[in-house]
Amino acid sequence: MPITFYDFKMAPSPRRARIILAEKGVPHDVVQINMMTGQQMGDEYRKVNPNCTIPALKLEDGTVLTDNAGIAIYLEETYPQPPLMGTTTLEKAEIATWQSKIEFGLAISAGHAFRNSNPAMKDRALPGPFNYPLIPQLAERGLQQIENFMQMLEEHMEDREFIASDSLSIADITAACSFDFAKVVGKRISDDTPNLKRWKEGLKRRPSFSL
Ligand SMILES: N[C@@H](CCC(=O)N[C@@H](CS)C(=O)NCC(=O)O)C(=O)O
Repeated sequence: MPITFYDFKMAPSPRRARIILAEKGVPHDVVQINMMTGQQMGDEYRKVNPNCTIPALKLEDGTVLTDNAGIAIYLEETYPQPPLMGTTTLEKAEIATWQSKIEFGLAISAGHAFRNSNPAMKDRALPGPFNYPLIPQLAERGLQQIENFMQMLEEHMEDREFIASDSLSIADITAACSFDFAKVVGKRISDDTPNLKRWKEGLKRRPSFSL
């Protein structure tokens, strides 16, 4: 039985795992969990992932990995080619550093900006099994964080093709998925950030980014 990937095409977090699966050519089944109808909160999916978040990856032995961090490590170790988390100690450290910066400075900020400003997210300020009220100031702060992160990354990307190493890594994947998601709160890579634009256009040519 192949591994099963629990996905939702429109959401940024499962897209990160989807790109890794595609880049590594990992055979897998896909189950779409429709977040628009709240399927992630339903009894059936809770049996797979009690944390009610997507992505999840069910392995051949029935083990379920319920977070991008664990899914990335599992796929990297099981399918080492092409490496997406570095091969030397220094590369691994650089990629982990950038991955963390991107999670905190961009991915979480974009999530705050979207969830805390959208009436459709009422009481769903955070993903997961518990309800939390929206805090509009967090949306404002999220927008500022995205802006600041963009400027910082723009400078970093001068003369670079990829964020953290000489080839594609999970840092590029997380950043690209987060930037695409940030469009929903009006933050777009534009001609004002030419280095980011060049980097993003390069990624767009990879089939895995169009899945
Ligand atoms: N830490 C998790 C976060 C996953 C996450 O937040 N996924 C969102 C979709 S982008 C989700 O499941 N949301 C469910 C909800 O909003 O109820 C990971 O990166 O794997």
